[in-house]
Amino acid sequence: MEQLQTYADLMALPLETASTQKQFQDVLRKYEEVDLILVDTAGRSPLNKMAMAELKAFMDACSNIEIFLVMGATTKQTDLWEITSRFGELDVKQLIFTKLDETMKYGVILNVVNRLRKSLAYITTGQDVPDDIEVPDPERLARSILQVSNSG
Ligand SMILES: Nc1nc2c(ncn2[C@@H]2O[C@H](COP(=O)(O)OP(=O)(O)OP(=O)(O)O)[C@@H](O)[C@H]2O)c(=O)[nH]1
Ligand SMILES: [Mg+2]
Repeated sequence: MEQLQTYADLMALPLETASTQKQFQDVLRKYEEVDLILVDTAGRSPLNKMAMAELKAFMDACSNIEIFLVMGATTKQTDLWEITSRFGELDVKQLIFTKLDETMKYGVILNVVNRLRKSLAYITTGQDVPDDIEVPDPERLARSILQVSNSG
């Protein structure tokens, strides 16, 4: 919360918290006139069934929401399959992969994108906010996955 408040202050944006579905709906109603509401959900283990059901209930309470599923590029392939199948209960619109700077092998990104048939909205490549987020360039990413140089 403190971290989010710091970013909200930097961007001069209001920040609200909601611990219950009722609070969430109240906040959505309060801001129904604005163009965009960014919702950061609390990190939850995909293996925790109760937490997943709660998250789904929160998301279902909101119409025309666009859900981004964020995964780390350093996560094991088997765990990514579990994550995508559990979070697949939600109507995921696009994907985000973080921590591309922490691995040399990007194959899991291709595997997940290919299996889910969802587009990759953003990748992140470090801890500097907001510099280390980018819209992926398909050709550059393909070269990284195949580990061929940009000139080759
Ligand atoms: N190196 C590197 N670190 C990252 C990247 N993205 C996020 N991190 C770091 O990972 C840590 C966790 O980031 P958070 O944004 O708190 O992750 P989260 O998934 O929202 O965590 P919870 O909300 O607790 O579930 C922080 O220290 C970030 O700086 C990235 O692309 N590269
Ligand atoms: Mg978080």
